[in-house]
Amino acid sequence: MQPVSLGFEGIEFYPGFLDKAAQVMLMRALEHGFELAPPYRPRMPRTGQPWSIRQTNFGQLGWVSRPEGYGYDAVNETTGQPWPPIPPMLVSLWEQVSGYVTPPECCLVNFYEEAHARMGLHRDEDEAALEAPVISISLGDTCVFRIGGLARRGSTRSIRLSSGDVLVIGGPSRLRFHGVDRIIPGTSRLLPQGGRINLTLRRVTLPVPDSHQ
Ligand code: MD3
Ligand code: FE
Repeated sequence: MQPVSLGFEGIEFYPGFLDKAAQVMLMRALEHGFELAPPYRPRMPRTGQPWSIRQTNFGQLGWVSRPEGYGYDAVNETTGQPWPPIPPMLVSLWEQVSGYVTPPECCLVNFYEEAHARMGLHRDEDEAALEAPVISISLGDTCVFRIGGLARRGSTRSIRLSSGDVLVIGGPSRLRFHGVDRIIPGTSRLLPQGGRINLTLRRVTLPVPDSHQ
């Protein structure tokens, strides 16, 4: 499948990368993981304000919002257990589209359930492996996604992301500001209760260099 250019160097858009059958298979794999790592409502660092979305993770490292700040943790503080493994389907999707040598370490899951659920403009900058792309997979209702520049101020562009769409963000676009303005209710029947799930596959740590001795 050939990606569509959105006019940003380093961003590749694959509309409908996952067909309906693949989306249903993926949901089943995710639901197994949600039993081991139930989605929880994170709180903002310092203020403790609850987010409008729920989150969970799969993989060796999970992205977490703690009182002292954002970061990655191998243990799920809400269960005291490691995060469940990344479903094999997602590891193979990473192999197909990332162009990166090593597998993803984190699959962050964002649940946009309520009508007002959104994600403010931010950058993904907690990963040491900034040379690796971030891969986003959308499931369920369509969202209005906003992508901006490398500074918070400046022009932005709106894109709709629908169920099955895959976005690869790397190269000079890896640190662009981005966010989710709103979910458009009733645009998909994949999730019985409605709403949207976004998965982001990330490489967090730098590969250990080979030692030649
Ligand atoms: C553009 N999630 O979890 S994914 C996040 O739809 C996050 O839930 C959004 O932003 C969501 O951090 C958007 C698409 C995405 C991810 C990373 C990016 C777009 C990006 C990094 C740079 C530029
Ligand atoms: Fe992000």
